[in-house]
Amino acid sequence: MHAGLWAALGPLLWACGLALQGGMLYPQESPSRERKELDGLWSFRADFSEDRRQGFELQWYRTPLRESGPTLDMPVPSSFNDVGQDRQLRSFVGWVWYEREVTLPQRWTQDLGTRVVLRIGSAHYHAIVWVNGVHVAEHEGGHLPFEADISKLVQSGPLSSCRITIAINNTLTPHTLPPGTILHKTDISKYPKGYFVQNTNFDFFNYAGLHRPVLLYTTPTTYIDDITVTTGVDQDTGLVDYQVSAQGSEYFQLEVRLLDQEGKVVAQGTGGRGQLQVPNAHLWWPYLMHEHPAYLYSLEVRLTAQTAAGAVSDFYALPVGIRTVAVTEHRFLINGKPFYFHGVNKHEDADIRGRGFDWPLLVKDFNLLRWLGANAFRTSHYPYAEEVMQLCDRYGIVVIDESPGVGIVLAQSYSNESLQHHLQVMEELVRRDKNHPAVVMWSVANEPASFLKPAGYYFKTLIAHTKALDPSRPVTFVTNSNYEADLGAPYVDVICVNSYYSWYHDYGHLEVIQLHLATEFENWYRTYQKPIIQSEYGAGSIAGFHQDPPLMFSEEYQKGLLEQYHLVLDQKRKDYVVGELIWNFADFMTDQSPQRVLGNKKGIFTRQRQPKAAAFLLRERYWKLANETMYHLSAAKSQCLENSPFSF
Ligand code: BDP
Repeated sequence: MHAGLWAALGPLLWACGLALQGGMLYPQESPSRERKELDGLWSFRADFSEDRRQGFELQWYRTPLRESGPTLDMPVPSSFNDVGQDRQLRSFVGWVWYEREVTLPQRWTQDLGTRVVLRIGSAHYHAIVWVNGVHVAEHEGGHLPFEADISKLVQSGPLSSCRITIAINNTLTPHTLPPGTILHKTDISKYPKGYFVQNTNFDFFNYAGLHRPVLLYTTPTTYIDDITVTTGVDQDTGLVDYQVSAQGSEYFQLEVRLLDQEGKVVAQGTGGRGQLQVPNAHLWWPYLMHEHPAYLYSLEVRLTAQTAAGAVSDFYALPVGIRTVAVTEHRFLINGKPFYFHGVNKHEDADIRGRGFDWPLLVKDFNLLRWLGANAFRTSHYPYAEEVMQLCDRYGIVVIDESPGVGIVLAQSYSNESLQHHLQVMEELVRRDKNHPAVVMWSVANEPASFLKPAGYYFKTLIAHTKALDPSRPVTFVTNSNYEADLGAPYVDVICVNSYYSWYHDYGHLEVIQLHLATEFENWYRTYQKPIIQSEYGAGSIAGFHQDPPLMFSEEYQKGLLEQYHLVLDQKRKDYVVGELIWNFADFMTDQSPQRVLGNKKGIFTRQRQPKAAAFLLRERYWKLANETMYHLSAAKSQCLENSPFSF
């Protein structure tokens, strides 16, 4: 948070029970830090007891899981749903238990100057963690990391190993994000005793488990806890404002150095906050906007402290991209130049692993994005893995970073309890992602019932809070409401609007799209005078289905629908439309329903990442848009040719 604002808002946030303690720097190795990944097979058991609480009653965390009953092998990271052959486990709702024994390096358990931290990248949704049977952490929210300092536990006895137990519950309530409800079917003439199902108002499968890496890492006991960087530009000089906080001692020195990609020190400073000035700075430009996109400096932070045990040093190197973001009445500016988002909406979703993090999948997706000529995506409908954000920084893929506020449609989900949780989630999201140059805007929600009366206060508060946390980025939420009824729209910086003309209405009638869309854009702009992003549009198609003239679900219909949208987007982008994000990058899994055929088929790639006809259409369009709109384009294109394994 900006220092001044923190001073002003901090006490207020504490009074509301908010404001997070400590930072959430991505664990990295450095001369003073080590990490140990706990990916691989964990022991697993779902608690099928009627109230799902047997694990707590019998204290499954007290002894190795295999001693309290049968266990399965479960890969981490992965969703647990699709790896097995058990129908009941696939749709399981309630507590599941994960466990892993870890052997620790001797130094970690014997050197009292070492701090050992357990970090869980994401556990969906509510997680409780024990180490050697002792409760160490609890966290709500399925898409953001949390940690526990376990030094005392692993350093207190003769053991050179520790047992990590994590209980995870995927039950959603009207106050979780996303919200959901449990429906008990009590008619025992039709349903077995105790039968219940989980209902949600979002269109993706509620995958659960340990979705992202779990790891242990060390720091010295006096350590760099958090770094916040914001950047600016003054003519040719890059401005890097930094703020560093430390924990473990009140007496420490901080030195910072900014290194360029050649390893040359271009600026340096001392103390917990300051401004570094970088003459002739290389700016961080999006992919296809500059001949050298995504330039990253490295901010090396060094802490030294005198402790009772002697001198201590800690090092952390943070990638820094120098860039500015601004919004005018009709433009979105990056480094003062108009930026047009031509990209996709994604999901973290794939065969077998569900929402589980997977490097090959990640690299494939980025290669597809670059092949497509996409310069942006939205993290629909929840924060993505930190490793994804890091690649966006490195490749220059611009991100609209979305919270898991999807499916907020019940009146109860606008209660104070829900709002407090949403505020907390935004704090966790900003804390995690604030230093990524790729992130250019926060999205607090997707398609909430923003016409309901409490939505005005809810979004006003949420957006103001997010701006106070991070005054350097615009804030939005994604709507599908009518422009007249939307009570949140007055508070956003950019209007992000989803529409599905000739798909969910006027089925089959591609001829109505142009008029509908042009009218809609005009209404939004006339009412709010803010730039507009077409944040979703699309049609389902089943790969290999062909019909001409086009019929719904054929590849031709999907293509034809996109073409109609493009005609209007091409008109309006001259005025105030600043972006278009296709729904969706790839086919993805949803709950079962008569509207879904093994999931949502609006991908331009299949779930296995093979292109449908629409992918080629978009590829042609995105490269054309890059040619027309991008800054220094000819140079950018030759750069892409050089750097890419593909020919464009
Ligand atoms: C939009 C939602 C998205 C859905 C999409 C669809 O934002 O999550 O998957 O509709 O129906 O309204 O395909």
